[in-house]
Amino acid sequence: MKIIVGQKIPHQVVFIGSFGVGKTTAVQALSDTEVITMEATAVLEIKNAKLMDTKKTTTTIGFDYGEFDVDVGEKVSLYGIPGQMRFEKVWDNLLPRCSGVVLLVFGNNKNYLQECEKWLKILKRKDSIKKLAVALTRIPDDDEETISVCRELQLNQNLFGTIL
Ligand SMILES: Nc1nc2c(ncn2[C@@H]2O[C@H](COP(=O)(O)OP(=O)(O)OP(=O)(O)O)[C@@H](O)[C@H]2O)c(=O)[nH]1
Ligand SMILES: [Mg+2]
Repeated sequence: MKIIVGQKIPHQVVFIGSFGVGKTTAVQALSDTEVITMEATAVLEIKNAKLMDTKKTTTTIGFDYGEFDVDVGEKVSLYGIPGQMRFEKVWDNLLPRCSGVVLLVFGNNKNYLQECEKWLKILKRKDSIKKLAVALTRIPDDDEETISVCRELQLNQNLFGTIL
């Protein structure tokens, strides 16, 4: 019997960000394969986070896994990881070996820059800034102000790129 341990796809992208921001949703939207999810019921956590615009009842407690077909025969693995600090071990496992990190931020939160900065500090510590892109969820297409502030942040912080 041949046992293969580990990831055979060379490029992996990790989606990170606060609880409920949309990491699992993003992986599901992008994946060309059925997404494997590890979810547990989290009613209290959802109530405390005051996520008004969602019918969400669960939270990711391991990671989401999907695959995106870049080209014929060329795939990228997509990982959605939990946002809560208590799952830091999952971050530490996936962040060092991935090719790209997408930080998802609530674009409808007026304190989104503070949220971004909190995550940038964490991701600096994890040595992941050079492969980081920031993506805002929940913003209307025409919210040019939020979008341009985010672009400035990208330039100031020397990030890999900003994705919307
Ligand atoms: N309006 C809006 N809703 C969104 C957007 N992205 C995600 N959502 C909704 O917000 C909720 C996010 O849920 P998840 O995708 O489970 O969030 P998550 O970041 O994986 O959450 P945890 O794993 O629990 O940290 C879902 O109900 C989505 O439908 C967006 O861009 N706009
Ligand atoms: Mg999730």
